[in-house]
Amino acid sequence: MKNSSRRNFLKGTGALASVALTQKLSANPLISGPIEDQSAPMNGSHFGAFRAHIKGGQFTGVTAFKDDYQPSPMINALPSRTYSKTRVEYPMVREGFLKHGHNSDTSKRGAEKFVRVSWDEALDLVASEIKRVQKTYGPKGIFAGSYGWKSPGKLHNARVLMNRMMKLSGGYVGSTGDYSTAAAQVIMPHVLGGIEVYEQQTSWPLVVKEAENVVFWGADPMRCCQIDWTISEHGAYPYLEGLKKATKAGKMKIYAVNPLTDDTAMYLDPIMIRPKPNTDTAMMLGMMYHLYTTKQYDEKFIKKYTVGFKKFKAYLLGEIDKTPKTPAWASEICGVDEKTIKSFAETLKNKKTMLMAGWGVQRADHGEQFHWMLVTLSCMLGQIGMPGCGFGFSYHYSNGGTPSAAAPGLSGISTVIGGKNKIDWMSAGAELSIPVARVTDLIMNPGKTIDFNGKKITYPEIKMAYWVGGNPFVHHQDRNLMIEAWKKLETFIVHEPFWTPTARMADIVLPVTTEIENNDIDSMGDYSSSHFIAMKKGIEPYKESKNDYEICRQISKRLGYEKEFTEGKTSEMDWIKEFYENAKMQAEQRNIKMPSFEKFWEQGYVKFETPEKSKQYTKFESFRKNPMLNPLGTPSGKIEIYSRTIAKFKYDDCLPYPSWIEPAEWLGAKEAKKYPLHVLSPHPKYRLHSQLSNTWLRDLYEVQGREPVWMNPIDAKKRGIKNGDIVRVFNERGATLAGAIVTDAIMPNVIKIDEGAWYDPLDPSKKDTMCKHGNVNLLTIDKGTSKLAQGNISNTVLADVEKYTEAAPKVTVFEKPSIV
Ligand code: PGD
Repeated sequence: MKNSSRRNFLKGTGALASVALTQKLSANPLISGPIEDQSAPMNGSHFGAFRAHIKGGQFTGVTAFKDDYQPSPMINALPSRTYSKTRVEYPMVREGFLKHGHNSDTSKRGAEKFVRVSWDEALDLVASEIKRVQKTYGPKGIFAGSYGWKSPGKLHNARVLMNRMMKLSGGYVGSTGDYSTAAAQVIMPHVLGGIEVYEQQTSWPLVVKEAENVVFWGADPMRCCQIDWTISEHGAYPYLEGLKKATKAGKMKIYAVNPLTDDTAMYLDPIMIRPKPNTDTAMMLGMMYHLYTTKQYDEKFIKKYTVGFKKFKAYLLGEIDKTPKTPAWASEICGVDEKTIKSFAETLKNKKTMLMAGWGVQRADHGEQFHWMLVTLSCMLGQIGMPGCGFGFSYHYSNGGTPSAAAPGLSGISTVIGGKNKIDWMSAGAELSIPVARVTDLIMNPGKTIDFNGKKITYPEIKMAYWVGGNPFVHHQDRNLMIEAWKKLETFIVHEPFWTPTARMADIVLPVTTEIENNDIDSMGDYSSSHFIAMKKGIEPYKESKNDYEICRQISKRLGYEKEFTEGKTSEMDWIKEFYENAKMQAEQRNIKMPSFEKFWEQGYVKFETPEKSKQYTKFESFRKNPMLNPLGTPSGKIEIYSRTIAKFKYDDCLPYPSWIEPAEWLGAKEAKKYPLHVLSPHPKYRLHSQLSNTWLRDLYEVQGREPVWMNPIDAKKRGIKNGDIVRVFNERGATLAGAIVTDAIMPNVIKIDEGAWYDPLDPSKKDTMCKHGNVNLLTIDKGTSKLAQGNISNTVLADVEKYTEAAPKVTVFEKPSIV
């Protein structure tokens, strides 16, 4: 096996990019946190909990919370974000929309100037648009399935608040699933009986103690565990250090299967295996063929705990399609040599192995197959349910595997209003939901019917979209197609703290506060639930910003539903106290001690103890002990390697057993002759998707003010590209400028641009205009993974790169847009 070490990585990077790279490497998240100042107000963010430094009513700095295991350097950028030039200061309306309302020229979105209006004018306008669309088209005319990472906080939960308000107004078209795990979360219930991707993992202490092999299969916890959906405690980092120590002591081997050397690989220096992107399922088939034909697989495990292996075996051996999935066959597809495929399979079988899989691999065409194949491989290894072994699909997310504390659940604002889930006046038609990443398709193609997990969905005609807490003009695939679809909308309303690419495309923009401008509460550690954090308001709302709760309350008032919206509560503190008291009641029943609300609020947090049994938690342990007494939630109660349910759907792009299906674009396709580079878009190191882009953190990674694109030296040389050059990355769908980083940390024929760079159109009045800044979704495909899950396929892209020889246009997306 080839060992691509960190030394090789450094050697491959040229002199010009070395400044950016040195900064990248030296700003390792494993720095120790500053000492906590107990007198400062507590608050929290996706990046961690902190005490806010407030001087003269201004937010000037942060001190990481003392219980944070490994504070992320990103929290230091929070004050800079609060006072960013990109803050939306006042309610704003697009000029044409203000003059012509829903009859405006919608092709001017993103190009036309904005006009400042008063809050009353803006809220009246929003309320009258909701009424108009509800009356004219009904709830099926409004898309409010707004998706995004918003900010933490159980009350100021942007999407839930907006949905609560829209539900009261008569309903809307919603969305289901997410951009992170759409494929896996739909297929896993058929295979394992649960979604897996958001479930607690076998505990990290057991992995560090027991495993002899740990495989990071497209998973980068070092980078991704900097954030949690709630407030991060960074509990995984001490265990990553534990892995490092175990390898140094010769007790463990680390492998990374990945086309690039990611942050985890840079830290742990694993044995690298680099398949071509989107070919992991073929590689696993080759491994399983070898294990089966040499009788090295765990036949007993397969018999006792799984169903359908016989049918899968017929496919594996080529009895169904006349193609035996031999290591030679797999090697031809994935590019990993036959010997490595065989020896890797044997190594995993012969030692105690934990397979940690990420989610990026399933953000690809037929992405469902990756997780299904990995479960099947793990079944052949036979170690599922053993301490520290098996597989885990959430070690790289929100510090999964960090043992769970004995904490009560913390409720929050919801769309269940006054205890009622259905509201009398909500029409039946309001129940429609689409798979979230089909939003462009929905708006573009009213009347079209799609398949989704055994159901059929017919798209209604959408006239209005309402977005809060998300940035679709950064996160969604095929930007140019999306812009065309958006022209069909009569109205687009956005609540945003910042002039993001999405806010710039809106007709009405309502300015929103950030965490430090509100009071709220949330738990710390999605999986560990180690603390509740008092998120205390430190400063007054910036300029005229209001929080989403207040905005939605005022709109509900105009629609005649204020009392239902507020449930009679008069302040945000009423809600926060109620959430806390509900948790305290639960805690008392479980003998968990919690202070009074007043004490908690004053102290800023409450900490929960972690019981020993959490530290010893092994996923699937009880199933392994007795599968009859502890069956899985699948129809058979066992792991389904063949799914009768999926067989009944009769999908041509998702067979009833895990299989290799050629993706729409990949290096083995004929399109690769025209566009010879496969584009990957991992998650970024110094922002959360697009969040914190508008801070000084950009200085740590940008190349000539552009998002970096990593290229192998062979590919760069062929194109006459050097480190630090501005390049144009392009394909049939679009183009973006980016800054070249030439490095052998990425395999030849593959490039990567982290997702989340703000879209900055060169000339927003022109169709298919180039992005000046580096938004990778100019290149990606708007297609569902398959009829089963319809997830996004952002890692299935071919493109090419050329040196940009014209004068580089100025990046302007971090300035304010034109305002009348
Ligand atoms: P964020 O940048 O987090 O990205 O897409 P997502 O839209 O979640 O956007 C959140 C927005 O909410 C920000 O603009 C922020 O300012 C705003 N916001 C924050 N707090 C509040 C609040 O309190 N109220 C309101 N109204 N707004 C607020 C992320 C999505 O991108 C995800 S989850 C994934 S997994 C996908 N990943 C990829 C990928 O791997 N590759 C590509 N090419 N594309 C992807 N897109 C997806």
